[in-house]
Amino acid sequence: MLPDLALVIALGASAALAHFTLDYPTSRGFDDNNEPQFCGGFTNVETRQPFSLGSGPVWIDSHHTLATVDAFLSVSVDPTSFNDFNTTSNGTTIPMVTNFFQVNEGEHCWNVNLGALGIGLTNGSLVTLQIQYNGGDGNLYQCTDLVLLSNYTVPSNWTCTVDATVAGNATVSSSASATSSAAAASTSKSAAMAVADLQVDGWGLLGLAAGVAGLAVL
Ligand SMILES: *[C@@H]1O[C@H](CO)[C@@H](O)[C@H](O)[C@H]1NC(C)=O
Ligand SMILES: *[C@@H]1O[C@H](CO)[C@@H](O)[C@H](O)[C@H]1NC(C)=O
Ligand SMILES: *[C@@H]1O[C@H](CO)[C@@H](O)[C@H](O)[C@H]1NC(C)=O
Ligand SMILES: *[C@@H]1O[C@H](CO)[C@@H](O)[C@H](O)[C@H]1NC(C)=O
Ligand SMILES: *[C@@H]1O[C@H](CO)[C@@H](O)[C@H](O)[C@H]1NC(C)=O
Ligand SMILES: *[C@@H]1O[C@H](CO)[C@@H](O)[C@H](O)[C@H]1NC(C)=O
Ligand SMILES: [Cu+2]
Repeated sequence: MLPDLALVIALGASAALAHFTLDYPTSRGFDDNNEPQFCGGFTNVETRQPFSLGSGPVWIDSHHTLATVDAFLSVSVDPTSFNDFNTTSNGTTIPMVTNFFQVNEGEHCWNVNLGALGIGLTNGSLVTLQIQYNGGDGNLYQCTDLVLLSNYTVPSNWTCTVDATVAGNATVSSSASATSSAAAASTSKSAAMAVADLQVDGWGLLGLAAGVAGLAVL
């Protein structure tokens, strides 16, 4: 029981200051306290939005100085675990939709092409897209449920012309300064998280005490 409790507290603590939203396609939902969990804690399929079977945009708002982002897909009608985003029901491996890339703070978009994944998606396929985001305080998740259409026109104001994954659209101006400010942000967040943890549960006091003791030893 104890390891489970500790894990729950650790997850709760790391979620306290988690910061990114999936803006398009619309996220299943957003809950600060559950972001590190599968689909950000939203485990039920929501109303499916039409989305392009070919090239289509994804938009996120990043609240960290520097973050690493990637995206993956489930073709299960009701995905219930991360593993449903690795393989289809017949065991076919699902490739990553978008490999890891970095963004600065702010609104960013990139284009995905789900029909080109080579897993047999067609007009009318039901899929769930999951965005993974790490701004220095662990992996956070948001999901969106889609129906893929071969002739879908993206609303013009969501069209992605400056694709954050395309070389030349660098969103990270100076990797050295960006990395150090991200590290600084993550350090201050760790301290804040310890305080949040302390407020939530006595176990936080134990963790904080252990952390302080650790610092004293160092
Ligand atoms: C399944 O996907 C998760 C994250 O999406 C990854 O961490 C894990 O390594 C994958 N497992 C396999 C067997 O590929
Ligand atoms: C497994 O499913 C994929 C689509 O999800 C399909 O393209 C593929 O042909 C299937 N493979 C077998 C062996 O049934
Ligand atoms: C794609 O599927 C939708 C319903 O899922 C249907 O209304 C539409 O006509 C189909 N389009 C094509 C080009 O087959
Ligand atoms: C695809 O969409 C365009 C405009 O959005 C429309 O003119 C065309 O008829 C559509 N084609 C099919 C096969 O539905
Ligand atoms: C696009 O328009 C919709 C509907 O008016 C709005 O909710 C959304 O915020 C707009 N997107 C952008 C990027 O402005
Ligand atoms: C960003 O990438 C898009 C392609 O997605 C390209 O058309 C555009 O010119 C690029 N912008 C810059 C500033 O490089
Ligand atoms: Cu965060």
